[in-house]
Amino acid sequence: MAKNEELPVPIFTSLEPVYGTGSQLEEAELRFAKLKSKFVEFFGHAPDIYARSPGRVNLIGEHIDYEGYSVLPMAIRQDTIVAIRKCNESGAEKVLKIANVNSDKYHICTYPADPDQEIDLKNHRWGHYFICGYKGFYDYTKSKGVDVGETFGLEVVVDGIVPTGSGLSSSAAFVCSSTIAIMAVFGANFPKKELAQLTCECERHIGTQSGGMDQAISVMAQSGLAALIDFNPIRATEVQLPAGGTFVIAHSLAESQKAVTAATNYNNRVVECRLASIVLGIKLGMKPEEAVAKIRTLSDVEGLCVIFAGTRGSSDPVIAVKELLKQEPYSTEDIENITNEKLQTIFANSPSSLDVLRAAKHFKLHQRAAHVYSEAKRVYAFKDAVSSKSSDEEILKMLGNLMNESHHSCNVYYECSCLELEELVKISRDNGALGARLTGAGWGGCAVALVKENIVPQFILNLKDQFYQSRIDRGVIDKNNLGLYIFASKPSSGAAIIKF
Ligand code: NG1
Ligand code: MG
Repeated sequence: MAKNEELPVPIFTSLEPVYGTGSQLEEAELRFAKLKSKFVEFFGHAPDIYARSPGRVNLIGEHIDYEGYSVLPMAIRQDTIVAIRKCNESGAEKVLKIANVNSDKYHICTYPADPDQEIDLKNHRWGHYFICGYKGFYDYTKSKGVDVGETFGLEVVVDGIVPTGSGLSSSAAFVCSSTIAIMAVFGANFPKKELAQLTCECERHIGTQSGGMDQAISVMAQSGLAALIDFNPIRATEVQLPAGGTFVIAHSLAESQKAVTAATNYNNRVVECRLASIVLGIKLGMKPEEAVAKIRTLSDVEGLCVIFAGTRGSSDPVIAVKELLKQEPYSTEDIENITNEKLQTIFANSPSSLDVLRAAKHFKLHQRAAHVYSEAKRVYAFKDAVSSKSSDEEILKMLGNLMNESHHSCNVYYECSCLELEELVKISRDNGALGARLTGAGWGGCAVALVKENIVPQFILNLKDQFYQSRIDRGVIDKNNLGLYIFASKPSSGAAIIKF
């Protein structure tokens, strides 16, 4: 049997295979009916086809996908649905019209039907994410030598229910569902692992140097299972979580707008990791020119770090970080003295990295590298714990401890937490979570807590009292919407095409 990742995106003619039965199916039926009627309202006819792709929660492995290390996320039930119709009647305008069911918040965007258009990053518009998928589809077919013929206009309506700015990957859900909808309207279908790769590359058009975890799990997830995602090449291994534990996702209510803060937060860390890996490479004996030319990520120099650790009787790459990278932040000059090259030159081909250099005062190479190497090990420890012979109870404890260690490292070494997340994580642990950590990029967004199944309802009530009530009183959120901000989640299924 072909492996899941080799298969194309499944095409269904009804909603049950995606949404199951019961209240979730009812909710989906209502959403699809509303989406269709909105489509008719906007464009005067029904869509040809729909594509959906889910958000995700990362259980462990934060900020290491872009360094080449495996991560362990699961898809959540919340997804983005894209309804699409191709306008290839003669005389039809060659325009991409992108509307949203939430038309008060997301106004209709139009773009030319031109795959070579530049995305205007200085003026962020929600429709840009669709254009990422549009460009990505054409880039991919071109790279495969496939001629998809003349361009034509597209009519699109989007319905997304993954909370935005929350670390649950609303962006990847949108980019993946857009790309798959475009692919489907062209009558094409690619293997999931190719789609995972191409959607990761296309989301980079938005200006974040994203790693690939979100798109991979959104495309490849299987219902009931988390996944260990490896990169280069992308591969997903099923992870069956132990019985008796539930992941509860809770929003810190601090919104993290990654597309807007990239230069100081997300992309800054990508740049710091690159610099850390180059400096480590040089300290471990590479010629500066060679290190600058060849080293991209910390995983590229792990082998050298491990050899170094060997001379100290260990196999832990963190030993090399501790001995070879100083704890004090590096100035630009400090680094240029080691690399014999201007940082501006090293990053000359990456405009978003040049933005980082302009915004950065210094670079914390020791701390970032220590996080990445230790977090990479925790992912495997998590996977090993899940498949160990211990009792479910013991396994859940081990997973919780690893999640707590991961959070500590994110907060102290990677500095991607924030006050609200710290408060939420502490309250979660005080109320019996076996482990709790920020999830996704951080700097706001959600925390994920591992909670014994039998205390989940009480846990949620306690968080309501201790974290959300004061925010409800201050009018930050409406008490009737609490379910959007804190919920338990089972692993959901990945992307699908729906054609009624
Ligand atoms: P969020 O911001 O949660 O979608 C981002 C990256 C991931 C990964 C995590 C941190 C994108 C699309 N996603 O996730 O690839 O690096 O941060 O682990 O940039
Ligand atoms: Mg995102």
